[in-house]
Amino acid sequence: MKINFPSNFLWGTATSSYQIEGAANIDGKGKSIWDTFAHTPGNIKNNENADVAADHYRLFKDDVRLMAEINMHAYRFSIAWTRIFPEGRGTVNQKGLDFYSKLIDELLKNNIKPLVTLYHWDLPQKLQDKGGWLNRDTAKIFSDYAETFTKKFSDKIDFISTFNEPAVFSIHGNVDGYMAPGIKNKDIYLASLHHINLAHGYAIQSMRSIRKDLELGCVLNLGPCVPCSDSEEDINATNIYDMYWNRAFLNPMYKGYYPSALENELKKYIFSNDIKNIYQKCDYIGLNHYQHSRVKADKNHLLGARGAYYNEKPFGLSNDVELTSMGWEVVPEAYYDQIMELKNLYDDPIIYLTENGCAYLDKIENDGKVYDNKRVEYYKKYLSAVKKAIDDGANIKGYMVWSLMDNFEWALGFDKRFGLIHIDFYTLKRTPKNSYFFYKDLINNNGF
Ligand code: GCO
Repeated sequence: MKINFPSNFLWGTATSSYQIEGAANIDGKGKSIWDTFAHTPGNIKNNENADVAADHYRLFKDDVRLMAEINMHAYRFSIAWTRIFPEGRGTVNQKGLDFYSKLIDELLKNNIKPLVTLYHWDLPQKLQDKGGWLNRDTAKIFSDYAETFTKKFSDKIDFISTFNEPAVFSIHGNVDGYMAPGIKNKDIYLASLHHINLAHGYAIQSMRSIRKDLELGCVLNLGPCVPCSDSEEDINATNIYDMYWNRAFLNPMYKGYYPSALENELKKYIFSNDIKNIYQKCDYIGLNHYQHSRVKADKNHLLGARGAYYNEKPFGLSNDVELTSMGWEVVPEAYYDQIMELKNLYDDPIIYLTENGCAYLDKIENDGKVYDNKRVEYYKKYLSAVKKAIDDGANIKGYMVWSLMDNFEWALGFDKRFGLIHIDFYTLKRTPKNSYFFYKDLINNNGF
């Protein structure tokens, strides 16, 4: 059966600055919390870091050419705040602006629409030294950065997201401690959560004042939460986890209120106009989705509830469930359910599917090819779920594969390969995988 997508559907891929750019210390770039975190022994598998990564900073033209060769419509990437403001604020680093200028021009020349994310986790270290997201001032400083960027590029860019996955970086960075800045403290997490929401709201206001018709929003990692057993503890834990994971940003940003239990916890951080400032008109929800979360109660965890940690198997799994090499479940039904939940509970928003994908242990065979057929199967399943949601009325405008190329997978370093393009991290050679050619046909047929 052929699956067709609506005309004008936007097909693209996604990446993020720290995971691919490399060039960690050149052209005036400042240090981010990920530079610091990755250089602290014991934080990253095999003590790897992304100083070089895929060296996209130097090789971006090759990467754009690879996108152009399959007629990709859009490319979602993030801006390294520290290239533009090495210290987070103050003097602009012209060379940093120049890099993004060249990248954006190259995309436009090739008819690829740039989808920009302002913050994909690489907070300037200098701001972290002053408390990072714990510090309320960071919200305004972020909005100033958003304003500078938008002033410079609003004639070339139509689509900007404030944050990528605030729940992920605030929980794993401040509660679990296995992502930068590596903190385990519930108060810091709660204050950060609120200040990130505030930063989003301020930034939307400042960008909107520069160009009214920009497409603005936030990218959230959402997924249905399911208890890992039928025990009462696990069922309660699932509601708690859903609140922190799915609602803590989505609700204030898109509905104008916190879940009441969370509002209670945040009392001392919420000032009088904050909610009004956070709740700004957005043009879309960016949905990143990989799997549902199987939740268990955990008294030793600061939130009392958690999903599996990086590299842990999902809890309460039955044997017949397929897992990717991240240990993540292949459950396209959860994707469908998540999309339909947004449609039904969040006023039928415009949705961009800003990330979806899978890691496998891909390697280059003797004939020089990468037969990542499992990835192709994965995309067929997940895209069938997307199509079903569209048929059922979801307002989905586009789909971005995570990821264009293999990259630095945070605490797990380089061995989790998500790309359509294989990267040899020693020679930096790019090798399109089978899934890249699948994507080419998909784009050219607007379906498969
Ligand atoms: C995230 C990020 C990406 C990841 C990808 C795979 O979701 O964590 O947006 O940076 O690399 O999701 O884990």
